[in-house]
Amino acid sequence: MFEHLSPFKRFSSNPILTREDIPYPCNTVFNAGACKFEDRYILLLRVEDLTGVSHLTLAYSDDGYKFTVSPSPWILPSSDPYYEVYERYGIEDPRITRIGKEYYVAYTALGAYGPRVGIAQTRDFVHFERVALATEVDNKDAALFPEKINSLYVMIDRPSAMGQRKPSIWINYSPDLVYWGKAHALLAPEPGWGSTKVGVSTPPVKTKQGWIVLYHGVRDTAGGRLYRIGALLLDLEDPENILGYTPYFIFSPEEQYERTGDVPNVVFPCGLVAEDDGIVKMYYGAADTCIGLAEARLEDLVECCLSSKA
Ligand code: BMA
Repeated sequence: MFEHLSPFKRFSSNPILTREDIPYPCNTVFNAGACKFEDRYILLLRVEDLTGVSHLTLAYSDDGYKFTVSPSPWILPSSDPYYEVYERYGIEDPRITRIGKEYYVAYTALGAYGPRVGIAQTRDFVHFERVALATEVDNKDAALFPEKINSLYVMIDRPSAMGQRKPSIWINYSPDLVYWGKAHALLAPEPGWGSTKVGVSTPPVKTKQGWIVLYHGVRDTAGGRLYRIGALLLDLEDPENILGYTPYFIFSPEEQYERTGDVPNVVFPCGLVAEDDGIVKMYYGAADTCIGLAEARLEDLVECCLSSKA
């Protein structure tokens, strides 16, 4: 029955990347950012090395299905004295957003004090520079909007509030990508499939009806945590205004490679590529071990949000 409710269809040759495809020794490859650059598809892979520390490696494709992985890592935890302490245990879960000619990568910097959000930028996927550590610690799962709104950059993130509410999705604004403020809580866990925590999964994609944002909901069960996916539709001019969302999950671990791995029962997309023909490709980490691809019609994602408006 769930098959009919999910707008996503898995690629028949999933998983599209496993550690066998990485040209150097590693533990796993998962949670990849994605975009199109000069007519090619790019994945920015989270590769976990054999010490348990993650770095980011590029992979390229002409068709979005078959990827060739670069021979060596692209972004490693920084040795710069300012960044080193905040990235020494890894850089994880990159989300790519194009703003004008720049491609920004929002990633989780895992350091001595816990996770915080880092932002790096590139124009050519050869050179990159770090822009900022944009949040304090206990914050991750960030993605930038592809355009400024009311002259400010906009970012969604996920502070792990220790107060009354569990880890929730927030929205923030910045004039320069370095200094962030006007933080506002957007979506908090509710009883059900996202009762433990919610966080943004993929950067906002613009549609006529609003911004489509995929998010993950986590539920603690007797058998461990379950990571599933829902969608939000946000107002184009005022993204704090939620136009609709899916109270039910629209993508969930079902296949063997999603059910079994280093962390079982996890689907964790970080990249959503919108095609001209209205199809979106969702690249997701499966069980923190490999990468899968599923496709949907963008208009179906909008419809799921609007028809199930709470
Ligand atoms: C989240 C993140 C993801 C990971 C997921 C499941 O908290 O750390 O990188 O895929 O847990 O382990």
